[in-house]
Amino acid sequence: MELNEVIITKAIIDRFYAKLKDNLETDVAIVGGGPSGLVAGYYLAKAGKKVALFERKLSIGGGMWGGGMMFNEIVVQEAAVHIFDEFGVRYQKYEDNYYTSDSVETTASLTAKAVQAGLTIFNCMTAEDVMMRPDRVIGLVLNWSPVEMAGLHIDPLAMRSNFVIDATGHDTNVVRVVHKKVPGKLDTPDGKVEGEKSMWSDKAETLTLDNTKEVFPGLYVAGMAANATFGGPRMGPIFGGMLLSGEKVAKDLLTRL
Ligand code: 48F
Repeated sequence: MELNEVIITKAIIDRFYAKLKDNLETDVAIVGGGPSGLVAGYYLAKAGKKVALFERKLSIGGGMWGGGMMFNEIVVQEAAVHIFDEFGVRYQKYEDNYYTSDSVETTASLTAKAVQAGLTIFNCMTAEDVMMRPDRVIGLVLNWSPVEMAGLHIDPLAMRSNFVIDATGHDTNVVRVVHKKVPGKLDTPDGKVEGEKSMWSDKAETLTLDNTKEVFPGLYVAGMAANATFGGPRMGPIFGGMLLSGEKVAKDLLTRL
């Protein structure tokens, strides 16, 4: 049978709009498709929750593709190796407590397994704002990233969610938006985004887990956004804390959903 371009076009449009409409109300909305967001999405979806992830860029994976300084290998500590096992990522022991994996395999595996577990990912979409009623985050305000990049004056659309996770990495974009709307009201030492401190891998990896929590009613932070929000140091090119943070935020949210 001859392939018909109009049917191909209709198939894309119909399937995409069904997916989008189906995700306008979710249990959890995750902003950012780096390691922490992907792992959180996987565990939540695996537990049967409705969860959508919005990623500003075309590619999912955040800062994981490039390993350290484009040497595309990932290092994790022993405490996070069970997450590699869960996702079927192959790894090698380097020496006591240090394990390595190929960053491309790791990123691709986290993405594929999360989607297959039921996470819906929307790429090229930016969470430019949150919805609040009035003292709780209840959803996201979304636009196409190319609209933002081109500076076009086009209104966004919105989705509602019981909980939002800011997994936007160093930028901690969702928390910053909330702080702009209600200055001083974040559940941090000074009520504001404390800002990330300089590199200290050991301290940062532990603090990432302590800092993975609700920072404002309805809004959790995970991954590097957790440390940036609460004033923890950056950890540099070790990814165990990111994976464990995703696992932790999913566990915590499952007790509330
Ligand atoms: O930065 P990123 O990988 O976040 P992460 O899960 O992991 C951090 C590590 O990669 C590394 C590190 C540990 O070694 O420090 O940096 O904390 O991924 C964050 C993603 O969020 C997207 C951004 O494009 C990136 O892919 N993002 C940021 N702001 C928005 C967003 C937004 N407003 N809307 C949608 N996506």
